[in-house]
Parts: sequence; C-alpha cells; structure tokens
Amino acid sequence: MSPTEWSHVPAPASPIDPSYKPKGSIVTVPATASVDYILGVLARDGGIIIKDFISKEKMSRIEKEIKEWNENQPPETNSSRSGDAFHIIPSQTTLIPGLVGKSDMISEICEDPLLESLRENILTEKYTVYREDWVEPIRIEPLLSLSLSMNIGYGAPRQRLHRDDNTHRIRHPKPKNWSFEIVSQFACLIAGCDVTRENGATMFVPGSHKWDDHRTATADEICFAEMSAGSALIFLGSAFHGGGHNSVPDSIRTMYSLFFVRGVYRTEENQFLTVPRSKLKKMSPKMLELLGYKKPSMALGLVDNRSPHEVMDETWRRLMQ
Ligand SMILES: O=C(O)CCC(=O)C(=O)O
Ligand SMILES: [Fe+2]
Repeated sequence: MSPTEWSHVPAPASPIDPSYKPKGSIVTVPATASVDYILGVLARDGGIIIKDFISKEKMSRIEKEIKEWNENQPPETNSSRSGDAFHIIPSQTTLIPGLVGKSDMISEICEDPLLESLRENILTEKYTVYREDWVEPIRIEPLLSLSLSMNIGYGAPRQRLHRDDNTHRIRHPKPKNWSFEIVSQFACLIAGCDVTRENGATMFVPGSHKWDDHRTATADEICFAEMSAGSALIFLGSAFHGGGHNSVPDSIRTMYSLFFVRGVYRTEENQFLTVPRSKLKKMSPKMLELLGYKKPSMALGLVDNRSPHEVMDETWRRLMQ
C-alpha cells in the first residue's frame, strides 16, 4: 500500500493491538557501557536505551525547576492546539519548549560526557579545505536543535511512525557503506517517569535508519522503548519511531527530550543577534521570513512552539530577563 498524500492532518493512527508482540527489542545497556559499544549498537540498530542515565537526585532537580511550567500549561492551553508548530503532537499532550532555558539541570545534562562523545563521533564535521598552498583543517560543532518536555496525557493517540530528519529534508539513499557521516541528528529522550507500553512508550523500529526513501515503516515492525525513570532512549534522526498511545487513566508520560543536529545547518550570520529590533519592526513579512522569524510548514525556527513573527514582543521581553 502506498501512503496517501494529504495536505490536512488525518484522523489519529489506528491503535496498536494489545495482543501485538514485537518481534525484536531495543538493546538496553548500563550507563557504564563504553562509548564504542554504544556507537556499535547505534550503527547497527539506530537506537539504544541507556539504563539509569540520570540519577534520582538529578531527576528531582529537573522536576523542581520545571514545576511552574508544568502547572501553568494544562493540556487545554497547549500551544500545539492553537498554533500549528507541532501538528503531529496530539492535543492531550503538553509540550514544555526551550527546556535548557528553564532547567539548569537539563542544561548540565547536555554536557554529559556520553552525549559529548556521541556528538563528537556522530555529528561533528571534520574536514579540510584547500586554498591554493594552504590546507585548512575545519571543525564544525553540533547544535542543540530542540529541547522540550513531552508529556503525553491520558487518551493521547499514538503518533504515526516518522523520521525526525524529515524536518531538514534529509535524503536516504540506499546505503552501500552506511556510516555516521550521513546522520544529520540524534535524539536523547530521558524518561521522566517509568515509561511503559501502556502509558505511551516511544515506538521504535530497529534497523530502519538504514532504509532508503522508498520504504516506510508499518506498525507491525515496532518495538516499545520501555524504561525506568532516569533511563534514556538515544536514536538517530533517520530511524522510524513515534510517541505511543497513553491508555492509563490519570497518568502523564513525561520525556525530557534533547535533539542535536549538525552545526552546518545554520546561517552564516546570526541574523537574530545582528539586526536591531527597531529595524525589524519596520521590515516586510518577506524580510522577516528571510531572517528566520517565520516558521515554514515544518517545525523549524520556533520559539515557544510558535512562529517567532507571531510572538515578537513577548519573546523580546523574556530575552531581556
Ligand atoms: O514522545 C515520544 O515518545 C516521541 C515523540 C516524537 O517522536 C516526536 O514528537 O517527533
Ligand atoms: Fe519524532
């Protein structure tokens, strides 16, 4: 069956039958596993679970730091409802965006040695540029593309299986010699509670990071990334996955999610810090679009899950804090 092309958001995906038994599983390793081993599993399967990635103390610090955001953002006011930044997020799900600006602990976790090594090995650009008699070594460090808490509320339908790197229109040629060189981003989803198949564990299709663009994933190929609070699912942006259905009344499935991307995907000039506000105020919608203040139909360049041009004044007020 070929996927239907729809310009509107279709009805929720059909639920996974409770009797469905995954054929495979996601490898789980302790946080002490070597980076080489973790890289080996990521290269083979596209994803891995790191058990107890974050200590209980760190978890409670995060909870404290983002408490006010959790309390002030009930699902009814979820901006993904009014805006359309994340139209693939069900309305029962709350997103807390800009997490590193809200939780110092999350910010510290970004510098965790494992994440540092993975960014170095998977996403850091190292190449040479030839300028006549001068061979210049280049390094481009990765960026944090997105940090948000994904709180799947009771009744949220499952997401459709997707590849996160579709956000940047990454092509997936049939790999002859697959390597991390063609990976554009990876995610680290830290479980903020015990995550089970029933409360919305991420669905994941092992090996799908190597599929070409002619193959899409189907629901009978998934595994569930079930894990204890503090554990983390790390997966490559080319692997098919999706948030699960939460069928547990009164429960919220929380995942602190970090997405890292190659540093080449940015403008040469930092337009946001270069052009004065007074000039921006007089600029045309086209100029605002060129400078990155307008979200395209993909979720890119967001602030608070919204297109920046819609929330300029409140954004500037906050930036001055
Ligand atoms: O919440 C999850 O488990 C995954 C969410 C996800 O894949 C997405 O929003 O792109
Ligand atoms: Fe995703």
